[in-house]
Amino acid sequence: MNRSAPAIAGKRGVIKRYFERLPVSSSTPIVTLDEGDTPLIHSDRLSDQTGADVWLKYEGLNPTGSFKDRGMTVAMSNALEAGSAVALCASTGNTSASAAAYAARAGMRCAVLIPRGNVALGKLAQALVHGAQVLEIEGNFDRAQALSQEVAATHSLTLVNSVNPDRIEGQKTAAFEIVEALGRAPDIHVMPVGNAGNITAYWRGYLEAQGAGWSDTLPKMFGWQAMGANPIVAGAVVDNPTTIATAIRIGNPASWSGATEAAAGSGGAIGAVRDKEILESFRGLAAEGIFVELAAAAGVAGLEQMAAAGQVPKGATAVCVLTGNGLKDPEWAVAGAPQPQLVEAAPGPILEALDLA
Ligand code: AN7
Repeated sequence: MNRSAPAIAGKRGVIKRYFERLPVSSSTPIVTLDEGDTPLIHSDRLSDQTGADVWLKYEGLNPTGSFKDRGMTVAMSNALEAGSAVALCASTGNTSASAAAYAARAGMRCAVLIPRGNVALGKLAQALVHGAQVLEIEGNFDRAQALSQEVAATHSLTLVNSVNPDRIEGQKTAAFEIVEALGRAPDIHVMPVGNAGNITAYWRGYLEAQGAGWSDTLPKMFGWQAMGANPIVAGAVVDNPTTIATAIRIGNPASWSGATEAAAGSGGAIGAVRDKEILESFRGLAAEGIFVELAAAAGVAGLEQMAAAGQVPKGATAVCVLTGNGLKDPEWAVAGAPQPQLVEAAPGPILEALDLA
């Protein structure tokens, strides 16, 4: 029941929309790019395939192309209010893209620490174009994350990774939007898991939505890691995580316990999907008009795996979060698709190529 949803119509940006539920005050300077309010798109294809009523929360339509913007607006607004001079993050790419954009908006210095060779080009381009100082390490994301925490512990800069509680707070607003759109929480909530901040945030959001009386029910939470980067499923840190989905190539997630609490507390689970399954789900989404990055397809791959195993109740309402936009990483898309055909610049050859001659 959507009894007392806040009056948000016409309000842009998650801080304005959900001011009362976020750690900001009336004196906080709001650093925003009008993030949030992303579409919840029905998927006839996945509904037919799974027997559930499947909705896709397309977070790739946020200002920098990923869900990170929801948390970044809160983290950067508070950093600005606190007078912080530098924002720092470690990232597999999307956090750095978002941090760079919001820092530019705030007029703040931004530094990002990334694993060399494992960040999609579009994300790197974003960090660079917004003027962040990009530091690459010969090491993976987990090492970058540990280093950024070490540096932040002893120096006055603001860490804008999801260990910053503002990030989780901002990201929970996506669950509010889903509840508003459906009139209640879905039965099943499915999403990719990397550093595990986002699943922590969604679970908090659904709990708050229930507490506020916007939904009588809670969803079962299903988080999906990539098979070669599945520490939570394995129950142990993965020293050298591997997966083609570089965004979730993480072996020691910062919000590990948040993910296990979401899964256990909701009657859901954390599972793993193979790279091959991620690619198939990525192509399936593309075939219905939705271009995501590989990591974003991991949740859908998980839902498809559950359906194949008979674990999706018929008629259940399922929401899959599509966390990032495909334009960030066109390499895989181009690699697996038919190549462009060169045609002579005349009507005849064009019609011939189209089999319409
Ligand atoms: C598209 O940018 O960790 O489980 O440093 O970019 O909250 O980490 C990105 C993660 C899923 C996993 N989908 O979310 C980073 C970073 C996409 C992502 C995740 C990420 P979390």
